[in-house]
Amino acid sequence: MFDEILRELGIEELNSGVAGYPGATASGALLRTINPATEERLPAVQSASLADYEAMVAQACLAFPRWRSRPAPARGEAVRRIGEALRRHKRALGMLVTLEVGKIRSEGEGEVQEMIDMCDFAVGLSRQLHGLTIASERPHHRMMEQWHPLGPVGVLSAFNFPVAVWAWNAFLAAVCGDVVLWKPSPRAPLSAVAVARIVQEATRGLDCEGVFNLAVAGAEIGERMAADPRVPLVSATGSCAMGKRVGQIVAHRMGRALLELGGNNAIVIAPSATLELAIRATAFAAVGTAGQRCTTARRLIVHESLHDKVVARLQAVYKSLPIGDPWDDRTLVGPLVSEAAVQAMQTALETARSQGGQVVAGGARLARKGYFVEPALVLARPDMPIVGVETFAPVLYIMNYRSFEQALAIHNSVEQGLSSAIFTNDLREAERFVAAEGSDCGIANVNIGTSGAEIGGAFGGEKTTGGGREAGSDSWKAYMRRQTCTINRGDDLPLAQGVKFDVG
Ligand code: UN1
Repeated sequence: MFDEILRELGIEELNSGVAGYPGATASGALLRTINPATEERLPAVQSASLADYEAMVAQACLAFPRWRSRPAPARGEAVRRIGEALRRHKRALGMLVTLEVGKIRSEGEGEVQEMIDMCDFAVGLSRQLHGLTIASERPHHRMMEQWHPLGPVGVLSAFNFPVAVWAWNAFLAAVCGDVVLWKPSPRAPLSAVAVARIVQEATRGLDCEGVFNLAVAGAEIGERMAADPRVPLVSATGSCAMGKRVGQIVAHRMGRALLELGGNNAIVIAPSATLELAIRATAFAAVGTAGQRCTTARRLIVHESLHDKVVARLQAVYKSLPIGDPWDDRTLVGPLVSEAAVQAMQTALETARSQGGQVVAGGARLARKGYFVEPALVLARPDMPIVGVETFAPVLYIMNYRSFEQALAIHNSVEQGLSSAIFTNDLREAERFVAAEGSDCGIANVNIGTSGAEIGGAFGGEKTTGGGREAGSDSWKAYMRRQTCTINRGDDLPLAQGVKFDVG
């Protein structure tokens, strides 16, 4: 079955990790990733060398003026064709994501669906890149705002959404008239290679060479891109530490960074909550994708009247979680991505214990090949330092609260600010949670969990999450440059603010 999928996607024993522009070649080191469920080697990818990177940027810079002057709806047509090709290959590409990073199948396919949704959104947007006309204070003048393409946009993506996050960026950038330079996570190179093939197949004959570029590479090329003045915008997804570094390098040259970094997302369960809804949502948010989403729920803040009941229900749910091969349709929890991730989870649990936490469910590594762990529930206090840390694994810290103010204070006490949720049937509590004095996150939900956002909204968060917004709403504006134009149709030269400056 796997061979068939690799064949459909054009994956061979050795694949070039560089694509998208005329003469693309890869001459960097060989990357060999392994299937995290079996520890078996996957096909190899030849990565980009620094010289390959240079060639790619040079070609992208040549392609940009041509792409920029193509009408936006015609750019949208290329994205529409890509959407059609993704529909054809949805099953296979979803399965490749499953093989490479261990996501369960429905989530692997869901990720491809997220790409397709982004295509549809971007195609519509390609006819709606509109500016404003603004009333001028000067007679016979008109002001307007225009949005122009920016240039080559760098996309640094993470292993946990190896294809969807590229799509958020690439399809918006493309309809906005930018060309794209993609450096995927070295832990998910095959998914990126497969996407590049699909794009190539879909855009054949549409003169898109140099528009969707790929360079599989390590951090040094990411840093080179961050420092590269030919790349006006660098969009990076990953850890806060990575984003801080990328953000500083980009800022140093006055470039733009769009950062979507770590989360430490919490769910509040209030006294009036519909408990079964809260339990189901918590389970998906905490253990879905084996706890490896930036939107994963890592903290549960439960009203003291419900605490014991919630813990008991979750313990029962955690005991019956089907953990196993991610391609088996019955599985809900696949493996972590790597040995290092398993170690990081074990270390976090030890630290939690040493700080007074109590592991009341799961936490063990499974005695089989692959990086399988049992998702863990930890009774904790908000002042335990480990609760402030994003460990990219399924560890949920459960805490008590008495008053709503206290719940909010605990909720907002962490450094990160991505996603948040409250379960309540009290209208005023729900409103307070999403009000200015409520959740300080970029995403705030009522009666749904913290993860699994739709593409229609702007996605991203505050504080050390980085402040960037991707995907829906008006996120497209980050991929364009704004120009304010004032046009004088009169015979006089009136100055703004009533300033007089008459020369003889
Ligand atoms: C991420 O983990 O980097 O809201 C992105 C969600 C997904 C995106 C997660 N749509 O969980």
